[in-house]
Amino acid sequence: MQRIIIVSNRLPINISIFNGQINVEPSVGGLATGMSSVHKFYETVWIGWPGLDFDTLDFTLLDDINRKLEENNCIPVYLNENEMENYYFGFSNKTIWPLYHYFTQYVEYEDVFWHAYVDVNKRFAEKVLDFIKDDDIIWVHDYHLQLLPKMIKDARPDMLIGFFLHIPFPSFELFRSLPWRREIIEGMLGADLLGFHTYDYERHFISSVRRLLGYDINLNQISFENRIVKVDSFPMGIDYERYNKAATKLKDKHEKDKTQMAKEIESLIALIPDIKLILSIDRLDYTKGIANRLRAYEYFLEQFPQFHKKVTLIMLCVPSRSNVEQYQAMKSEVDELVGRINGKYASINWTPVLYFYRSLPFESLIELYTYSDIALITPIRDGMNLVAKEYLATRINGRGVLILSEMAGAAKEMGEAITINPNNYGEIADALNAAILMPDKEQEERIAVLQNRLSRYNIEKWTKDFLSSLTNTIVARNRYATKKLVADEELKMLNAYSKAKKRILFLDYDGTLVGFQKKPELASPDEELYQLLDQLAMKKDTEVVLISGRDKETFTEWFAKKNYSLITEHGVWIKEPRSDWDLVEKVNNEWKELIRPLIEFYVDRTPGSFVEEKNFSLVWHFRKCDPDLGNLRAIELKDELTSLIANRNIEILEGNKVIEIKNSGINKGRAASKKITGEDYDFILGIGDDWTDEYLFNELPGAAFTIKVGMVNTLARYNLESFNDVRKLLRKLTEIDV
Ligand code: GDG
Repeated sequence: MQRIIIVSNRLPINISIFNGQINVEPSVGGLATGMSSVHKFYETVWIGWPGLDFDTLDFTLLDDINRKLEENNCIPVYLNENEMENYYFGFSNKTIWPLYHYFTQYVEYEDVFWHAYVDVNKRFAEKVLDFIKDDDIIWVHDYHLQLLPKMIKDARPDMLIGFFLHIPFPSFELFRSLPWRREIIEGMLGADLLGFHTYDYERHFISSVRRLLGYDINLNQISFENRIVKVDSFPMGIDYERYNKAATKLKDKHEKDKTQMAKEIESLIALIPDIKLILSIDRLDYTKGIANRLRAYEYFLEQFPQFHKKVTLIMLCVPSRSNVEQYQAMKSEVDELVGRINGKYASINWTPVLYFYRSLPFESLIELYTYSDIALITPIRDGMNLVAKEYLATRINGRGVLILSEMAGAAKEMGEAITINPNNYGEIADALNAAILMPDKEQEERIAVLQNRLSRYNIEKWTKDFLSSLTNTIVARNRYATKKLVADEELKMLNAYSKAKKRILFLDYDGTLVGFQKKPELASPDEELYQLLDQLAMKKDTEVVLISGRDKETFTEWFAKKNYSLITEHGVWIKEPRSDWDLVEKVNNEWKELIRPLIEFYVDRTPGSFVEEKNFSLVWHFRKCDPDLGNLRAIELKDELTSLIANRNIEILEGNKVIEIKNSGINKGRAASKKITGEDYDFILGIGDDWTDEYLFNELPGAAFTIKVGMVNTLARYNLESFNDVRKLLRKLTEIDV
């Protein structure tokens, strides 16, 4: 059985030392709760920080601590106070956390935080690399370890690595402000699969990759350093059975077995039988909208006095990051608001807000969930929010109402909840009113749908989905690996070249022999390229054909005196050495008058784009545009063109950031095919990088060697990564004595 190595900042258990005694407790928080269940289903090992300061650790206890960790399949990465300060409280929680949750006013950019973050990620990488076996699957979690996937991949490219982000990924407009944005993105791209809770976060990530790094992205697959990285959304589920069963068990409990908490809640209900209990549970965090919730609740009490003494808000806030300044300020604000509301509305036997600032054991958590009529969950931003899901799982009588912020990832899959904008107090007050008055039947209908979904897409299903998607990336990896022009295949090609009696090489130009430039005119041939091509063309019985979408004027300027054949405009013109240009096909140009105004209209609307007029085609270039806008406009333009060209003898070609409109039936494949018809070439090579070269690959005979530049799907037999690799290959051909 394959082992799954879970790597996260915190281990699922927290170790503390008190009076020389080692205490082991489960860690609180969404990641720990959710992934602990995974830890049960699979053969897993968990690598992370056990919650101890290594500087002040009593080393005589180290063996015992390590043994306890081992019993729980945990491997420790020990951190000292300085690392905690700068990596955890610093970069993770004062830079990334507020930025990714859109709290830009709290973001701090400090070099010292960043360096600690890099160092601690390295420490994790070393631990992982020390520990893993060849067959392991590595699953890295969350924003503390965004550099880790690449660090592992660089050392062990063979390992399968997944990464899941538990918090939102912000829009590019926010993410771009991060000084280390490039390193973070590249770090994450070390994984084979990147998972997010929602499609929105996935979309934001992809847009940042495209805009910052300019990588080509095919739907949700990113080509990065000779690998395909898949990006997908997996809305995290919960261990539904565990919560549902715990609630059932509680209901069946005998009076004498009930906890103090349960008894106290029951006596509150006995005192006010028609009371509605409203529950909220969160870590005390500014993203959770706790102060907003209290203000909205206060507004509700003001607007709906008929519910005084009929509702109580039970608010559990678990202490979190309490040495970060904003958390301390928020704690004071919450204390003050609770005091204000209770001071204003409480009576001898009614407390509007019951506020707990501590962590409770699982059993008490279930009691709170089970007795509550309404869950009020109002984060300003939240990656997912598992509390909402846990509340629903405990509704064993089928009743209860969930009021959920639309800013929580969970809202995307919970259309049956009452969703609110957490900044709109009026809306929250109305939602509370609606929840209190909601008939049982309606509650049951909504809960049934929600429970059905949650019980199906539970944590086990979530994990399986993620892991099977991760293992599937191997299929893609192998496909590319087998198509890559590896040494053996290259040797076969060189042999065939050397033995052949008559050779022809079809070489595309841009992206194949030279790299892309911002302006096409800058991509002129360099000295090394001229030499390479000259040497090839000098060989006996060897023809070099440059076959391109470029216009014939440019190629005349660059290559007219050379000893190679030139085919331009995708196969409209041909020029043999020492001859003039000739038309490959008879074509007419009347359609241009119809199409040109439309393309010009798109140039006006899309900054950075331009139109290029060739003799027999019109080309709209959008390489320099904002990538999202460019792609969007390209779709629109294609759409409009398609209806405009209907029944005309013209076609649309999509190249690398270009759309070209030209007479149909003219393409590189057809031109190449005309060139070789009737001749007895026994070595044919075709190399190209974009969509228009697929025509060439398609038309060349099966025995031809065809190579696509770029690790993407193709009709060609092989892939090479870049134009540099093409040059290396051509250099090898020049070295063969023929
Ligand atoms: C992050 C993302 C995302 C709470 N109090 C106690 C306690 N809890 C447990 C709850 C729940 C978990 O903690 C909280 O999970 P959330 O999802 O609500 O929030 P975060 O901790 O912020 O988690 C979040 C999550 O990761 C998973 O990807 O959903 O958006 O921010 O399970 O039950 N558990 C115990 N005592 C408590 O007092 N035992």
